[in-house]
Amino acid sequence: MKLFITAIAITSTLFVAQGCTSQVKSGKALLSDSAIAQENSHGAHDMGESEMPGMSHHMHGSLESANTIAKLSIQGNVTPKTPVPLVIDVQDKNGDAIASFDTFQEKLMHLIVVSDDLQFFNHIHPTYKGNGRFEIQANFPQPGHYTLFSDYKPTGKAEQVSVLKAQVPGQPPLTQKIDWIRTKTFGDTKADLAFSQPTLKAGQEVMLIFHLNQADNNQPVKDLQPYLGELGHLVILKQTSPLTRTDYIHAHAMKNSPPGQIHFMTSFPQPGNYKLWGQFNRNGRIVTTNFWVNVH
Ligand SMILES: [Cu+2]
Repeated sequence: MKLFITAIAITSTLFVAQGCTSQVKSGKALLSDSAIAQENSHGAHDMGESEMPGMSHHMHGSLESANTIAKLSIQGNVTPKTPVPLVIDVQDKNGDAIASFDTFQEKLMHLIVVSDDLQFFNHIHPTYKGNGRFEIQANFPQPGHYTLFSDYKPTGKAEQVSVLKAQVPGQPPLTQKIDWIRTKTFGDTKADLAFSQPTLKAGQEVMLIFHLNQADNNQPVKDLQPYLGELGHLVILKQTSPLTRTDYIHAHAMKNSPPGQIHFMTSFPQPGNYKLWGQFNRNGRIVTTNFWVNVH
């Protein structure tokens, strides 16, 4: 199947639409890039990073936005479930490469790839090749539309989230019914999601509590280790179309949680359905959990 591309790069500047360009490399038609500016990187991303005790606190709140654009190129043909090379070029608003990045959460770039129906999720770390260019192999398991949230930090500047789009032609899978189950088993891990409040309300801070038990004996897991410098990582996306920067929330684990539990503070900006992917490290194995929640 031919992967037809697209890449929409979204900067962190408000409402400035950039022009479109297209590129041809090595004789292969690649993509058209268009850059649509969107909101500042200090939107939803920083939710839950207030001055709560025990929270992982990041000092980027006062940093200047770098106003960068990320451009995605995908080259060649792709079959679903076969890794495809992605190239992401980070540029300033004049189109010049951003050459230098700060490590945060142990990586230079965090890339979240989701299918637009939120059935597929992947959290990967592109390799920095210099001169603003990142590369990684990614999977697009089914036909359909995909959104990629590229999270990076130009040196000395605020963390940025650029939104990229990709499309695999063909008939997308049927939409699955949302399951609202809050206890699920992922491999040998039984995960349970609880909240600090009886109902989730838009705009309200809430603690999300993951209990992780060993599936076979129901005892709290004892082999949790830091994952990318924290007790766990939580990505939250609002179910909507199209997915944009404001639908993406990256919550940070609180530093002190009881054994077998991981706590995250966050808030949901709007009412609606959200999907949560909590990722944890059990002695070197990454366990990815997922849950749907409804916010009033
Ligand atoms: Cu990451």
